[in-house]
Amino acid sequence: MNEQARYIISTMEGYLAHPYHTTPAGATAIELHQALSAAVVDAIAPDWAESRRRHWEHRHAYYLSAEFLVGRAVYNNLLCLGLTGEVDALLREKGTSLSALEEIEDAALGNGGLGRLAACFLDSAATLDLPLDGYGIRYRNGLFKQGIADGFQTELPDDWASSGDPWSVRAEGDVVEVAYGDGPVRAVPYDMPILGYGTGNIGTLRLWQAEGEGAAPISGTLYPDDSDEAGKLLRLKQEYFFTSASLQDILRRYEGEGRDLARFAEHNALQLNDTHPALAIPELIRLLSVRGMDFDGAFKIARRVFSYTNHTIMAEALETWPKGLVERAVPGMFAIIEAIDARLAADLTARGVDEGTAVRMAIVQDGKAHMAYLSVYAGRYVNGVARLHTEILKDDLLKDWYALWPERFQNKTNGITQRRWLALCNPPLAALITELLGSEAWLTDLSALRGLERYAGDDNVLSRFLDIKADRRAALARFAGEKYGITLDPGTIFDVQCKRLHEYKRQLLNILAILELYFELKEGSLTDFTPTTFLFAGKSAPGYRRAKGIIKLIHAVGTLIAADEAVSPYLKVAFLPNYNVSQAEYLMAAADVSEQISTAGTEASGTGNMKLMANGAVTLGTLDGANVEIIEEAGPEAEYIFGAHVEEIREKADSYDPNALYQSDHRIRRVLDALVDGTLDDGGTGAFRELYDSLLEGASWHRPDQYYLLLDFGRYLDKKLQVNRDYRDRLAFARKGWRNVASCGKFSSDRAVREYARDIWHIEPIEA
Ligand code: 26Q
Repeated sequence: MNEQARYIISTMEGYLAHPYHTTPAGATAIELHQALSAAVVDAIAPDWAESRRRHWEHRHAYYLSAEFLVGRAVYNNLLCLGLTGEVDALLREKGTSLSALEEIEDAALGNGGLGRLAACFLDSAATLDLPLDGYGIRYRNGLFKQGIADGFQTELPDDWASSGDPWSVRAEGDVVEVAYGDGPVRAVPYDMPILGYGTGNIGTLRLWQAEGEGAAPISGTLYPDDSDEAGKLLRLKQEYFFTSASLQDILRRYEGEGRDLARFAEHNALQLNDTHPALAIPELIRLLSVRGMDFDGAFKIARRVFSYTNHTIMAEALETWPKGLVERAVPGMFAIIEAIDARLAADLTARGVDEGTAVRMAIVQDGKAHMAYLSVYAGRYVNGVARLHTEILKDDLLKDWYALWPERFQNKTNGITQRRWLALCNPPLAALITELLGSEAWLTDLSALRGLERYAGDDNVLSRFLDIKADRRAALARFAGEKYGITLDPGTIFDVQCKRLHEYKRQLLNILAILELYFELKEGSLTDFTPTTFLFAGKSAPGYRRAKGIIKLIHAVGTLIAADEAVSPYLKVAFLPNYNVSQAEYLMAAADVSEQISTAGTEASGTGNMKLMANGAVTLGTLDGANVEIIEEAGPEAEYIFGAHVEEIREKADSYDPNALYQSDHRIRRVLDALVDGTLDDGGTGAFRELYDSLLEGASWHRPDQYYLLLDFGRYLDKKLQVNRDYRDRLAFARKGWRNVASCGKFSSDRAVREYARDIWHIEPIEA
């Protein structure tokens, strides 16, 4: 038995004895988690200190992000240490087991994809021995907890650390002050170790907590991805809070090493995870000026250290900050932004850019600072997160910028860590892969999965794969039953759409298509339908009325079907409440079909699509985001692709007439009519009428059916039916899923982070 495992268990028993006066068998889940995690932190402390020391000796990169959606740390950290099996066995000897920790809350310090990407990147950098650390905010309340009451979303605060936070180490010695217009605030760092897999290397995620009189709200809550007016000032303060604290921390350490400020850019790279940390640009200039550097010198340094990742092309999600607000909250920042803007203007004039273009490109427009423009102009590189997305940035959103500075633009297709999203969440599939490949090398080199291709024709392997899928469906069914009292039949197809609720992601298209399947099954025009469970999971921003209406609609259609004895044996709709990282681990492993149906050109990348692919689901999707590259890797025969391309949508933009489709297509008519004719009950809220109007009437802020649901409806329904027919040939369908597993190598965050390291950060793995 492993010595480190024994050390951890005995240290854990010590912690359980003091302060908890208990034993492994007698401990609550929280006590066990506290003691076990503290024991692991003790065990890794020397390696952690050593890794930090080595990191600081090298050119270093920092990932600045308002969100890190790390989820539960304990299972992942044991996995990285190679101790999962041993620790579980030792715990069992003592009358408990690792599964007791299923009750532990996730650290949900992020909204969705952007926050989870940041967590995957840190995992990969640690595994690759790259000197990269993360900086963010230690929100007291993470993303709200979603409940469902009568089919409606409810929200409760997520006081995640109330059950303890044994993975964070408060670093009192590194406190800094952040200066606001209304006085200073103490920023206290909490460090989380980020364990590399199978290496002694350990990265650091440093999260800042605001302390002092009246300061708590600054790190009080994570903002959901739509902001209401009242929250604007606080959100701005948050963004300044962690960027200022992080830069002060970085500079203090840098100067402490006795290094020359003028050479700061030679030693440091700073990545902006979207524009949320973009105030770091003027703040760095300010901090360098305070140290005696002139504006020109400071600006030159900023331009070499910062790079910016864009995660959205939706106009309403691009950050702009009004001058008055910035001046009130964070003195000095706006003047520096204006100085940068003045340089831009001079630069554009010198380059002979015409007046109209220069006006369009101005960082400050109508009294508001455009943070994406600031980040492109005052940084070194800008990247999109999938090839298609980067192309759209270049010929649409940032077209003017690309014309002038093409060398700044890069693509960095997203990735996910196979440690959490395959090894941790799907042990039986991981074991099969390791057995067939004869090695665990895929854990740190996902492209090794190509070696599974040769089993695509092996019916014995495919039937083992099918058994594993059935086993994971059963595990999800147990989870849903125990946690939410939701009954799932693991003998049915699991068709999954799990992601934030957004109109552009088109959960509404999915549920309308399901409603049409219901009508067809009921009238008998659809026969030989393989029983399917359509699973939905995802949170709506609290203020996003229409997305909440869609959640209610999903429940209403589910209720309609469940009440119908003739159809319910074939069709079920289930909404799993409170989608989070831990629930996702079950969903990814269990899914047979991955719904990735955003309007072409709207989803920057998607990363759930990659997690589902790695676990052998086939994609039912549009040519959007990273789906395009998934198809390229797995081959079109392994996926179900439908719908308008970006070009078709661009061409249609002016002439699109959803009402004509409503008139001419009886299926569209019948599902839309069901929204308003009493078939479905929205509890008297008018929510379903509002959805109907959004598709056929439009609203003050948009044209009817702005996401082209009706344009794609027929093609989508046909593909959904084809998936169902194809599923009957179990081995043929399994082969498609298997191809997905074998082809997912590109979508490892190891590959993504290596590319950032090589092309953007210019950092290298540290030799131990
Ligand atoms: C903005 C202003 C005020 C309050 C909140 C926000 C805010 C917060 C979060 C705006 C956007 C976000 C999150 C965006 C996000 O998660 N984008 C997703 O990023 C993934 C990783 O690159 C992509 O895969 C997804 O396609 C993209 O939607």
